[in-house]
Order: sequence, then C-alpha cells, then structure tokens
Amino acid sequence: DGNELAEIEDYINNNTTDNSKSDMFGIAKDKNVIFISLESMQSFVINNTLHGEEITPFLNDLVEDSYYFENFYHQTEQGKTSDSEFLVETGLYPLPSGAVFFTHGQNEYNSTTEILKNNGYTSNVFHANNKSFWNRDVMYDNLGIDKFYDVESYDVNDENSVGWGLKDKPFFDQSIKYLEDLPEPYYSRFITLTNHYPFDLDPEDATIDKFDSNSKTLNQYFQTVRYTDEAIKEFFSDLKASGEYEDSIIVLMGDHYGISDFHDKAMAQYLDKEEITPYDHIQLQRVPFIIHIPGQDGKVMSEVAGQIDVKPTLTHLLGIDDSDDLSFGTDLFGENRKGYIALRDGSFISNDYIYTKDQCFNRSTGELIAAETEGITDDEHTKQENACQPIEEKVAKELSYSDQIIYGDLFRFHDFKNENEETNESKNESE
Ligand code: GP9
Ligand code: MN
Repeated sequence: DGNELAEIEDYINNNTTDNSKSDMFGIAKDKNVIFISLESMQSFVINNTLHGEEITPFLNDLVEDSYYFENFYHQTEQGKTSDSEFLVETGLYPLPSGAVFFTHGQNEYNSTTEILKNNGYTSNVFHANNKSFWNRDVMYDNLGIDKFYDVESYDVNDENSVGWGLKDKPFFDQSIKYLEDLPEPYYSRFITLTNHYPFDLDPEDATIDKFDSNSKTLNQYFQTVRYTDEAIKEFFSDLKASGEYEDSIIVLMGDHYGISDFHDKAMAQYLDKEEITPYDHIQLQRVPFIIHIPGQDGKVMSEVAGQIDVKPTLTHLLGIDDSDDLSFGTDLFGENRKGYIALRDGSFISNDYIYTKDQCFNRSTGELIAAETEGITDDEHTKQENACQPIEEKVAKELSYSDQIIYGDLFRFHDFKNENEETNESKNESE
C-alpha cells in the first residue's frame, strides 16, 4: 500500500512547500513557455572572456534583460540530459545510478506538462535526435507531452550536421515553422545538441579561437559554446520576426556539466588557479538559468538554486496553484526557500556552506571548516563538531525519500488535482 507516502508527504509539506505568493505570481499568466535546454553549458562561460573576447556575447546581453540566477546548480547523474528533464518535469531527484527515464519510465508522475495542460496549455518537445534515445518516446508519452518533434521532423544532411547531429542553427531555424502552427498557449521545450562532448565543430562555424591547453576537450568547448550562443541569438530574432516572442516567456537552462574533472589541469589554467579543489569542483557544477520575460527589467538573483526549483518557479510565474504537488523544490521568487541545494551524490550548497566528499567549506571564502582527518575513528568523527552535519542529514533523507517515491511508484497512491482523469481511468482499468 501507500503508507510510506504519508511520512514523505509530511516531510514535503513541512520542508519544501511554499504556498506564499510573491509579486511574481501569475506575472506570465497564459503566456507561452519556450524552454531552451542548453547542452553542457556551464556558468563559468557567462560574462567571461577568452583571448580578451566575450565567449557568450548574446547570452551576456540577454542576462541583462532577464532574471539571471548566478548560483544555480545542475543536479543530474548518469542520466545526463534526461536527468535534467526529469528534474524539470517532476521536481523529484533523478536516481543515484542509471537513468530514471529508462528504469522508471512507466511510473506515475505529476508532471509539469500535465499541470500546464490542465491549465489550458499544449505541450511539445523539439530535439533532433532519435526518439528512443534515453527512452524519451516512452517517457514523454507518460509525462503527457503531446508531440515530440524528433529527428524525423528535421531535414538533416552532411552539410547541416556535426558531431551528434543537426547543428543548433538549422535546428532552431527549422523549428520555427512548427512553433508558429501550435495552438496557444504552448509549453515547448527545445534541446540543443552542438555543444556536446567531444565539442566538434566545422572550422567555418568557429568564431572564437580555441583555448590553448593540454585538453583538446576544453580547447574546443569555447568554440561550440560560442556557436550555441549565436544559434540562440538567431532564434530570438526569428521569434521576434514571427511574432511568437511577445506572447511568450523564454527560459534557458544548462542541463549538466560539459567539462569533467578529467580536465581539471586545463580548467585550472583557464580559471587562473593553482588547482581545482573539491570546493571549486562544486562551484563548477553551476549552470546558467535565465528567465526572460519580454518587457520586464532584468535582475541578477544570487540565491542558491537548482534544477529541482524549476517546476515550482514556472507554475508560480504562470499563476498556477500547485499547492497539492509533491516535489522537493521551492519557488525561486518565494520567501520560504529551503536554504540548500542537494546534489545527487549527497554534496550540498547552503547559504553558508558547501559540503562535498566529507569536507565542509565556508561558501563565501572556500575555506575548509571541518575535514575527516586520517587516523581519527568514525566514532570520534561523528562527535567532531561539524557545521555541515545538520543539513548533510537532511539532504540524505530528502534524496532517499525521492528514491522511495520512484522505486515504489508511490504516486499511484496519491490523487493530484491536476491529474488527467482520462489517464487515471485507463490506468485503473489495466490494473
Ligand atoms: C541526446 C542529447 C544528449 O539526445 O540529449 O544527451 P546527453 O549525452 O547529454 O545526455
Ligand atoms: Mn546533455
């Protein structure tokens, strides 16, 4: 039965539910939502330079006119892009290993898509890859997505593809016609691809010189990042020309890191540091999160934030009451934030601390507060005063609750008010 759920509901209601309404509530009511997933885009490239040149000139301009969350962390694991989609669609954590899109693609969820659809939206995803990659065809169906414009919707040839497939510029260019035909309001997610490991690019598409280090990967990364930046610039002007821009809000989010710690030496060289410490490693897990609302002024938002917060933030902006939802994020404009962001491996970032690999750092200075010392017994260690410990325990509990929901498919035992009645009936029949 669903008894395990009662304890989890209590935890969520007491810790991760914020029913307050900020003055941002409903500010984008009934607007289209254009959500752009930025492949492997990390925050360190934003407002930064290489060879004295801006790496992302368009995004740098855009953040000036947008809500830009500079301390926003990805929370993905082995499911990479699909994990980031899972976070956005469910407000649950992806799994500690494997890809939840594959292993629990048939579970019952209360998805962002379903909630928006019950508030009059249509929904679709644009991504020029095979539909079954990451089991998307199955999972998207389950999440309630109306249509997946996969590789078959695009004209892909040798000329217009590189690396993983269709280049981002033709991808956006070919998507516009579909977007224009959608019934409004729509919730449309676009997933870019060119800035994907190993970051190959045709020489004629490169508009910034490579970096010069021992890492070919990092050297090339700046060029594909720049290419995606230009693709988004073109997309924005197409959105304006087609009239879609005015009736929409545009949300951009990095899906996960692009540069692994295998390239730490080169990364340290770029960042002008002696080495990449565990603290630096966590700070490098920041990805851009940008909410652009046409006609509104921009603001840099410095609170600690993560992908888990996207769902409640979106519903808040759209003026949708989601007080019955069970998720682990909180609205980024709300007052009652949780105060920390859990990474999938149990590391966390709180207002004051960064915890990773049994080490507790001062978040603002990067100084170590308490380390697990060699030669000290576990028992002594637990007694040792550790500033991070209370949150460390909360994080472990929260991750385990999320896992329990997924492993036990516990949402079968909960009635969400936004749930699609038809889906429920057909599910009951087949049980
Ligand atoms: C594949 C694309 C990239 O469709 O989403 O996947 P990733 O390797 O980043 O998870
Ligand atoms: Mn990805």
